[in-house]
Amino acid sequence: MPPAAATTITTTRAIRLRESKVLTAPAVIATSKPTASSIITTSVAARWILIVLLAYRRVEEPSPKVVRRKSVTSTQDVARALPIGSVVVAEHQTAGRGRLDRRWESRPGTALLVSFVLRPNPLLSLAAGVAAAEACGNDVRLKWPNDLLLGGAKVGGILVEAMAAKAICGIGINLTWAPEGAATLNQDRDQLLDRLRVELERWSSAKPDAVLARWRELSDTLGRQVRVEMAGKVVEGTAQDIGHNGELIVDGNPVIFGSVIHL
Ligand code: BT5
Repeated sequence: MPPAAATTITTTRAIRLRESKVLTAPAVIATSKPTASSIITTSVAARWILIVLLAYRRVEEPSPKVVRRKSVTSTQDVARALPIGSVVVAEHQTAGRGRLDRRWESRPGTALLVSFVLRPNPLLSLAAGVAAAEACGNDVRLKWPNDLLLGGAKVGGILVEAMAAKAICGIGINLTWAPEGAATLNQDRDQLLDRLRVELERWSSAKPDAVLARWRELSDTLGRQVRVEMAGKVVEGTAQDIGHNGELIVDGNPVIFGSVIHL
């Protein structure tokens, strides 16, 4: 066999062999005798398709963001060090906290204890309340500023700790145990978490007016006689509305911060 022909056959085989390792899709397997140039053309096109598909998958598939822990001081403490988009879930908290360093109580494995690392948002506390109520279901209502109520008793709470570039949104929901006077939701924790992630994604990026409108619909506070305890001051009156910044309007006066008792 002349040397030139041998070279052509060897080159074609080498190309075929190389491509067969890279390309497995039926569309790019030649059925009739291919020429070297058609193989090269097909393989270049196929490679580009593969590159685009892989890049697309990389964009579409969220990187693992959920950190699961058996026991932590507080999910808020773990979340603080993580980037936006992270979620921290724990079976147990040894120092779970509410607002103003109040304690959040739970027994191991009996509650959804989760913190989300989100972009700062002035209405995040209300948006998280709406998201949690939507995830929990129809019977859960909202008490200003951050309580989830079931049958009038507290079943969950929300704690937003804002930092310069991110906000840590902690949500605790009693599932099978609650302190005296509080309620339990009795739902599957992972399913509840899945729904909560979807709802929080939706409501934390919703327009402020939409958040406020839905909060009003889910509210158990509006229209009630309330006592608001603020630092060194107590106000009683009718909870009439919430303002643009999430403040509670009691007898025409805005209340920005405090604990509400439904009378
Ligand atoms: C809250 O504070 O309601 C916010 C609770 C946030 C808890 C979550 S769990 C995941 C994440 N990691 C944390 O460390 N925290 C967040 P506040 O409005 O201040 O209410 C606290 C008060 O609720 C306490 O003083 C108790 O009276 C009451 N409380 C404590 N534990 C409770 C529970 N399991 N169920 C109902 N009420 C509770």
